[in-house]
Amino acid sequence: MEHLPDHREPRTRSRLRLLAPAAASAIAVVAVVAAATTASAGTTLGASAAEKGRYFGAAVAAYKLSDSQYVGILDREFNAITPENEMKWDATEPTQGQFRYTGGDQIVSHAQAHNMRVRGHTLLWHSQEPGWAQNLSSSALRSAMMNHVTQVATHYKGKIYAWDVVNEAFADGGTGARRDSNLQRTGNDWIEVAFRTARAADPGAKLCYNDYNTDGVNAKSTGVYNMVRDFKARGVPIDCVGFQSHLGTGMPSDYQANLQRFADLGVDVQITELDIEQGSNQATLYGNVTKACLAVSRCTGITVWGIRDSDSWRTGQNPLLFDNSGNKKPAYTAVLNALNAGGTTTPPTTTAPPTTPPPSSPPPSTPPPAGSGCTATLSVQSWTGGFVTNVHVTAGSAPVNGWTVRIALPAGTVVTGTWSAQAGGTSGTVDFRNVDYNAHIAAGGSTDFGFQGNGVGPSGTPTCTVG
Ligand code: G2I
Repeated sequence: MEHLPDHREPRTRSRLRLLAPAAASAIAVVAVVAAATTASAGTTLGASAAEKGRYFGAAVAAYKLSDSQYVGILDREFNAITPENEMKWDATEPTQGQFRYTGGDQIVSHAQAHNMRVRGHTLLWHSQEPGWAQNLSSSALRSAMMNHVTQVATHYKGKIYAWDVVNEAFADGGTGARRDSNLQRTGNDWIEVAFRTARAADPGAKLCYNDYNTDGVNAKSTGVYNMVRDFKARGVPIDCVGFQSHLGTGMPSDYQANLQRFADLGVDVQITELDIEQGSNQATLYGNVTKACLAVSRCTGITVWGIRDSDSWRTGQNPLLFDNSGNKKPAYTAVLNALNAGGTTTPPTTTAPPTTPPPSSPPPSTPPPAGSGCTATLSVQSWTGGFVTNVHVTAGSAPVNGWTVRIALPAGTVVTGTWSAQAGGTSGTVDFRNVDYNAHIAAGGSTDFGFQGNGVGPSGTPTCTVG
């Protein structure tokens, strides 16, 4: 027997079947009126997420908008869209200075016609740079990059809910450092320049940093965390952080805690490219990711990276909510149930600038020391056998040119990785010296570095010396 997708059987119809025909038609009128006022709340991903003040989106390819099954699911289930490739640099500026918006415009029109938000993806990414940009460096690349951000963000001004301004700029592995790329080589400030440029072009769009393998508390996500904290402290315009969440057959146990620590910095958090390898626990994991977002009041929405398994970039892993024929999978039901059950917290709907709630442990900025010189404060996240430390270095009433922070480590503790500083040793009392790009700190300004290690993390207040 042919399996009819269960979405073809609206809930009202199956219930009415139990009633006598006359009563059924009378109630049908009531049901239609009710449906008109409450929409189909709770019966689709988008409507159910909206009830919780959130969106539920999908990555979409423009060329599939002529596939009626694909569009049918998209329009029924989702209230947000991310263009999967159409707004990337190679697509929008294939030749320097010549912009092409065909695919992106098609997706934006579709979204507008169906009251869907658009997440712009992505203004800058080391991957999918057009060939001409790959061949640029230093100031020529810096100005090409700024022009690109200005042109694309201006073209879509007023139509984008949130932009992934910068995508995947941090390295994998245990360093928490930036990824090497031609963009990074234009100077460490390229990311903040991109955010300021995007804000100037489209002040109404939320500006996000987006990355993968940052879904739990780890060195990479802590590197991003430190950047966001620094941006907030210095007034660099950043509104949100995207967690791609391309998951295997498990998820980090601190997934929710990681979202929360970013939210506590005063940014929205979003799950931006969710897909989960099919295994016995796919549905459970999808449900748990959804619950984690609902539990974090500033988690404003979830986007899955494609609609049907056959639309996924992860060929053969069947990581999405609909099968190749467009049928709902158990993972779909798990998400919908989680949306309907959870989420007593709703994200702020205000368009006013986000407020910055105080973080749970040491505040992101410390008052500058009274005199010249510098001070340093620690924030340590520990688990059994290991830790990650962020060090916040603040200049006094005079600018600092070069600094050293001395930290006494407990006996047996070993530093395994340091970012944005050079460590003079790995155990005992260790001097952490600035690197080139953060040697200079303006009067009253600050910078961050960090390190991770095995054993017990440091505590107390380190000493900071200048020169
Ligand atoms: O790799 C998965 C995602 C990781 N995060 C950033 C996302 O932007 C990225 O999306 C994928 C798309 O799903 C793929 O569709 O990005 C890939 C490129 O790195 C996209 O693949 C590319 C193919 O590599 C190209 O050969 C092809 O021309 O899609 C292009 C357009 O179909």
